[in-house]
Amino acid sequence: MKITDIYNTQIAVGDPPLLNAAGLHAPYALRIIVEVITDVGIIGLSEIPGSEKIYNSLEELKPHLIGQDIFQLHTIKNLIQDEFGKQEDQRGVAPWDQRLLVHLFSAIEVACLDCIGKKLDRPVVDLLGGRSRDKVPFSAYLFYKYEGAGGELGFDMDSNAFGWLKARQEEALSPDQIVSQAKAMCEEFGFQSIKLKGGALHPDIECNSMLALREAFGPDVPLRLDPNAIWSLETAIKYGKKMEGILEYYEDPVRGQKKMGALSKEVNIPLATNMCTTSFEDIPSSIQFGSEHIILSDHHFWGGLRASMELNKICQTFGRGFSMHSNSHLGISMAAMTHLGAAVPHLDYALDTHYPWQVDEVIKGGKLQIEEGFVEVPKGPGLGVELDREQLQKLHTRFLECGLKERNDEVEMKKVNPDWKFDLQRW
Ligand code: GKR
Ligand code: MG
Repeated sequence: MKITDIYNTQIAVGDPPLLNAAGLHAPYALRIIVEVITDVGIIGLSEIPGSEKIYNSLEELKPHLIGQDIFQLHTIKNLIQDEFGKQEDQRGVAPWDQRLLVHLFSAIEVACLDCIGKKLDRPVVDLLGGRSRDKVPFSAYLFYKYEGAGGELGFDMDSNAFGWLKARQEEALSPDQIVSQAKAMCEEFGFQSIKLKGGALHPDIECNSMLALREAFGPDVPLRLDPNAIWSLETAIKYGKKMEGILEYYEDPVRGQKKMGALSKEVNIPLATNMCTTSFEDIPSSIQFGSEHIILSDHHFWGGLRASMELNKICQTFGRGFSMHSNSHLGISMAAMTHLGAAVPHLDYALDTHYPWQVDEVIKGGKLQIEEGFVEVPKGPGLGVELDREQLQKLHTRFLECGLKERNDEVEMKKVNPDWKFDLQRW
């Protein structure tokens, strides 16, 4: 089975005005849908974060990958490495990862695995070694936010919405509003653990929000807070001590492995990261500094599904817990995350997902269902999802019209507050 073509489609997905340490989400999150076309008529899908650099690189890759055997994933990876491996490739300081190579590996590998699964009539989870579980636990992911639905409505609300669709539009800037958001999200999706994106408001408010969530949900619902590395060590110790016994894990309160290692000696809460240990090259120093207890994988950033399986084994070897990080995404990514979550032998925590915040979809049949906080492995070969071409076209047209080319939360925040700036450390 050989690659005959690759189609890369940039899309813009409606996203509400969510706040984080780096600023504000734009009305649209950018994604790229990749289709790998084969000589036997099978098409493999994947979805990755959108940026001009990733899109242009995927386009440049095409002639190098056409003619390659889909099963030869090492050869394909080497070709990508040869083409783009020599460029400077930094994760960056923002909450999300901006490396190129890992995105390219992931985009092509996931689509190839989808083809292989379709060819063999087996789900992707079986290509990763088979199921360790049939359904995968996900966590509620709360955000401080301004009022607004995002997308075409921006900061306005759709007055006909109800339930979660209404709640996702409402302002959340206080502990009480965060509790209301959590209740609405958990009622709709049945999540059994809760994460709050921090680093956006004063730590007093964020810490009080965690205490209010504990009060509202009781001790059986695990809670996590993620300030995206923007707090000083002193602040993280001070508020960490107040949240001991409350948090299941404390995600990237401070920046870098050394500070995380220092914090872990002072505060009795497991530390998790998707910011300080983000590649295989970071593992030796992670062990040296004791920088985290839990690594949050993400197949988009760790170079694909098989690389994430390797990470899972490394986590087991070094006594690290394993869970999963997320960004704004649609159903193809959700399907891939679910296959991976079902395959990993070592899974201690419910996975992150932004999925409830996005109402758009590119897969046939609409959004994958989250029930009681779990997602079942999609049925059918490969990823088990099919592209809805009408939706793809609609979201692509929207991409062309919306004018956004890169994610830049600082720029979006400046539109609301011109004096705002993204500091590497605040509070
Ligand atoms: O969507 O604002 C966001 C998040 O802050 C995201 O960009 C992060 O990468 O969810 C992520 C995290 O856990 O740090
Ligand atoms: Mg995080």
